[in-house]
Amino acid sequence: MNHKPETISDWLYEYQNGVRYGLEGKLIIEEYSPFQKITIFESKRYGKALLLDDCWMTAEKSEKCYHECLIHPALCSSMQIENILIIGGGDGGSARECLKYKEVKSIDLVEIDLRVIELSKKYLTSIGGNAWSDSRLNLQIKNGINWVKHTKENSYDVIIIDGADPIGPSKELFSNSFLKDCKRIMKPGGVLATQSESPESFQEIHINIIKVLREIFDYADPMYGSVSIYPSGLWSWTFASMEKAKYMNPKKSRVKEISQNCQIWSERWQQGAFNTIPAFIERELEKQ
Ligand code: SPD
Repeated sequence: MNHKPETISDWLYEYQNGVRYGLEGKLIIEEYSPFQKITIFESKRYGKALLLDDCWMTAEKSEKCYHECLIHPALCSSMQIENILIIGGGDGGSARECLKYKEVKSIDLVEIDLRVIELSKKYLTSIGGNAWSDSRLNLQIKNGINWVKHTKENSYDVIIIDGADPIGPSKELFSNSFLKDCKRIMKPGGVLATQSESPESFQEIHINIIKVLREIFDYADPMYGSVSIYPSGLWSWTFASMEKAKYMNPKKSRVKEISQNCQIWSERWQQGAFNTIPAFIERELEKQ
């Protein structure tokens, strides 16, 4: 992946493999934390946006297309949803979506970079919303890889991996050893959800993460949707579970609890999104 940042007058771009993805607006903050470059940019079209290492992460007016799709297939289908683990997710959007469910008792949000949380709280206030003050949310400013390594087995009902792209601090979130630890600490009826990049812009990474998850868990399937600020606009999330593909079957009572409060996600949307797997990805996944 290339990461040449560039601000031309009032445009900011993410560069990937000879294509640039940009928004018009103005730069608010650009700084380096011990882990990565952090940028806050106020765009005309999507409001304030966060970039990590020059890649678009989220924006106020497009984040629901990402967070609802990462969270609800997992939370609607897991056997229980009392204890949730979120790795990454420092902008608060994933936690906010999880907290829509009354059954959720506690969320450990393990974010490596305190500055991502601080800047998100300050500039991207609508994304975390009330999640930051919800007593069910436990913030842990720690390395997620070590967290799962040192957590005892069967600790969580649902595991959400809401990391950045697989460079810098997020690289290990796509590794075999990390995902094996996730399986060990997830309860048997649970569901794991991870962002799994674009089948168009990051084809190899995308196919690889699904294959790795299928090796480790009994079932893993990608779901596709549109996130306009990400490379190619076509994005994916992959869900994994044991014994059966639980994430394909949302529980009616939970769907009822949250669907009126969602902009993109619905049971119907989800069905379609699992079925829009591009034919070449399906063929690639069938190869050993
Ligand atoms: N290329 C962008 C991938 C971003 C995935 N995570 C976004 C974090 C939003 N909570």
